[in-house]
Amino acid sequence: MKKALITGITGQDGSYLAELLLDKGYEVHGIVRRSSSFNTDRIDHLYKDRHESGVKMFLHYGDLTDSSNLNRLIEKIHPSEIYNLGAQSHVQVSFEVPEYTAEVDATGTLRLLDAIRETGVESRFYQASTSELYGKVQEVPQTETTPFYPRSPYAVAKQYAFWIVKNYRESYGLHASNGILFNHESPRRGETFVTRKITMAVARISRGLQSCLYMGNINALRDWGYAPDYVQMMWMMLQQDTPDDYVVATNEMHTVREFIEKSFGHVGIEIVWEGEGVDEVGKNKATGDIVVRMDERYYRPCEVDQLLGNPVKAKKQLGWEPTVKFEELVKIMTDGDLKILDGAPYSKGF
Ligand code: NDP
Ligand code: GDR
Repeated sequence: MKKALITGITGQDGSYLAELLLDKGYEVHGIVRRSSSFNTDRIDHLYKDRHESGVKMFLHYGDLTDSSNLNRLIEKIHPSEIYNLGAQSHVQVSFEVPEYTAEVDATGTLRLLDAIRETGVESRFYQASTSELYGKVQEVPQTETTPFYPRSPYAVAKQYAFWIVKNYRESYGLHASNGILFNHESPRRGETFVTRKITMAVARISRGLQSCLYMGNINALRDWGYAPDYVQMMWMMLQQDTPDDYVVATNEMHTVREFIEKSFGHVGIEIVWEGEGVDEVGKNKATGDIVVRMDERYYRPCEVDQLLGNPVKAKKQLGWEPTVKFEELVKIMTDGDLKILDGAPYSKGF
């Protein structure tokens, strides 16, 4: 039986990947951080008590800042595949906690790679690299050969991780690959990322539970895909004989403004915009109520204005293609937040 170790199993991607691997018959091990409140909401539906029979998912306390813990876990579990999804993953937060972000996202990756090397465990390695590496874009669309220009402490830390993965592959022959994933979302997306922040607010505004949504730069352009599609590609990358790096994207780019309009449109509210810059507001066309305002707190010291990925290599070499694109994604997420307001818990596929 194949054994996988996932760092970041409690996050959006970790939870979908755990589902996928369990469906494929893997024994899944995940690293969770000790927290004073439960942080396992996204994987509770997959969890069985160890005393029951047929348990296939095991959780271990750990942290990417703790090398001895990582060494011990790899030695004990002997995973055939390791997916390094754990990270301080919020770009804006990385400007507030740059040193911690580097500790986890950059040095944490090195710690894991070194644990594989030190223990001699034969394990394939997936690294959660990111379109944020392109930052101030040097070429449109971005491919595996587009030069990097990171624009945040998060992106700079992820650049170190990208190169140390490549370096360990070339130096020690590790089967280690970088997935350069563009933004991918779902109803399980963290609540402070822009898409989820919008769909939660739209759901609440449509039910009369909230009056206004406060936003930063709504003119930013992103290539947004669907998280379950993207974790499929993580797995596919580790099934190849030869490790390699791949762009994973939809090849469609939309503004945050369009996301807001589509999500409100889905609940029957048409938005009209008035004003400019931080004074711009979005009004409900039917009632005249202001439902979107700008707030300077959400603007970043350094912005990534646009990202558009070309996943042609993933398609050609691995036959990967996204199944969900922008319009469908906005519907899935807005409907998801309406269901969550009705008390639906996370479940398989949702
Ligand atoms: P999330 O923020 O949803 O999840 C991050 C995970 O990392 C959580 O499980 C979190 O644990 C864990 N984590 C945070 N700090 C540590 C630490 N010090 N030690 C161990 N684990 C830690 O991220 P996503 O699921 O969205 O993304 C997964 C990975 O992919 C991340 O590395 C992210 O940077 C990267 N990425 C994401 C993209 C996206 O669009 N979603 C695009 C490209 C890359 P806890 O639950 O306890 O906080
Ligand atoms: P990003 O995602 O920074 O691309 O990183 P996020 O959803 O945070 O921002 C996308 C764009 O929206 C603009 N924006 C706002 N963002 C947030 N969070 N909140 C707001 O109120 C707001 N208003 C406008 C941002 O300025 C930005 O331009 C995500 C993370 O998942 C990373 O871990 C991952 O590597 C990249 O995607 C690819």
